[in-house]
Amino acid sequence: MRIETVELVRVAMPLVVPFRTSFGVQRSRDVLLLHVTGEDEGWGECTTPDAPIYSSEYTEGAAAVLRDHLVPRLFAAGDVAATEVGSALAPVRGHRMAKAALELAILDAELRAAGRGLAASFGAVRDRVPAGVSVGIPEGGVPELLEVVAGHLDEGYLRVKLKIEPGFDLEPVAAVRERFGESVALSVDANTAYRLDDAPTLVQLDAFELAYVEQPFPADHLMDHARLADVLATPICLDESLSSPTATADAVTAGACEVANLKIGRLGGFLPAVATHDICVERGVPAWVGGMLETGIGRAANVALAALAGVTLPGDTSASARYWRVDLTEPFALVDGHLEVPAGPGVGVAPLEDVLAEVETGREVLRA
Ligand code: SMG
Ligand code: MG
Repeated sequence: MRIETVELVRVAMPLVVPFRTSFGVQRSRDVLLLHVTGEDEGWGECTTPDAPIYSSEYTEGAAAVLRDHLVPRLFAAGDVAATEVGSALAPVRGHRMAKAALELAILDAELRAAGRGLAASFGAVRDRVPAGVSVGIPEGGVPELLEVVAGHLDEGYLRVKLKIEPGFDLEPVAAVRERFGESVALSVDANTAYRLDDAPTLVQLDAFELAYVEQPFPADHLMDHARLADVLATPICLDESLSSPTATADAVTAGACEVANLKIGRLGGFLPAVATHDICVERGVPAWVGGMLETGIGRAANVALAALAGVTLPGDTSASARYWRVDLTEPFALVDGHLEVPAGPGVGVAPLEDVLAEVETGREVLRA
């Protein structure tokens, strides 16, 4: 498809509740959306946070690299299919979330022009996906955590992931298990907050029958994850470390990754995320789809990915109401613990005009 314009659209979205992880607290998102026009139009969402705290990427950096490097390369490439976006942008190193947003917008436009849906185009095997919820570290400690988890279980979430950090780990996990019992699917996510020295603490998590422990060590501490896997019965899930399909295959080979968190932005696009999914299937690694507090645009793509056969665990693809008072698109609702996979053309959703008008804070138009 020949792209005529790429718009960098900025949107202010306050979260309904602050989200605290081991690396900081997030109260709102300054979302960068990409809107491409050509034969058809398409939308993509950049999953960068405001600050480079989850990885080196952040929203202002993504906007700069899109404006100065990625979009000019795309325009120079002329007619590009979504499957060619990756190679057109490959000379620019890194910036995977920015690349993913651009690829997603083009994929959306291309599929809309063809009248085809994203999930179906990539071989989706289900029309609804089981939803989990990621619970931040609450200011009110364990008592507040128990209330929040109780609320989410009442809503019907099928898996609860607790954020942990040194000093907030064994006690909250034990309290949640004790209060809600063995049957609740439970996991923890450390967002890189531990070091191999902490293994004696981490092995005590084995008492709680967790589905997995997510990313205990920094992204590049691959062999330490493998060393931990030798002493931890609970499977290790990697998130931050899995920056590409190749990195994922290598992490599996190293014995560092027993469960995989698939994220479209972190992996550099929907197509690399599908390739990573395929590796997980080949290698027998259970996979699930993570989240970056997306609006409905990014969520639609996450849910389409979660509809693939190799995604065998509930993900962080929660309903719109867990994040936003008003979502940017038709909201995703939790029905029997599941989200419906959008079936319309492209990603199947688009920003609602009136909502966008209300929350848009800026728009930069780039022309071919
Ligand atoms: O989208 O519900 C969501 C958030 C899920 O916990 C979540 N994401 O490490 O998996 C993760 C974190 C990263 C959030 S950084 C903004
Ligand atoms: Mg994570």
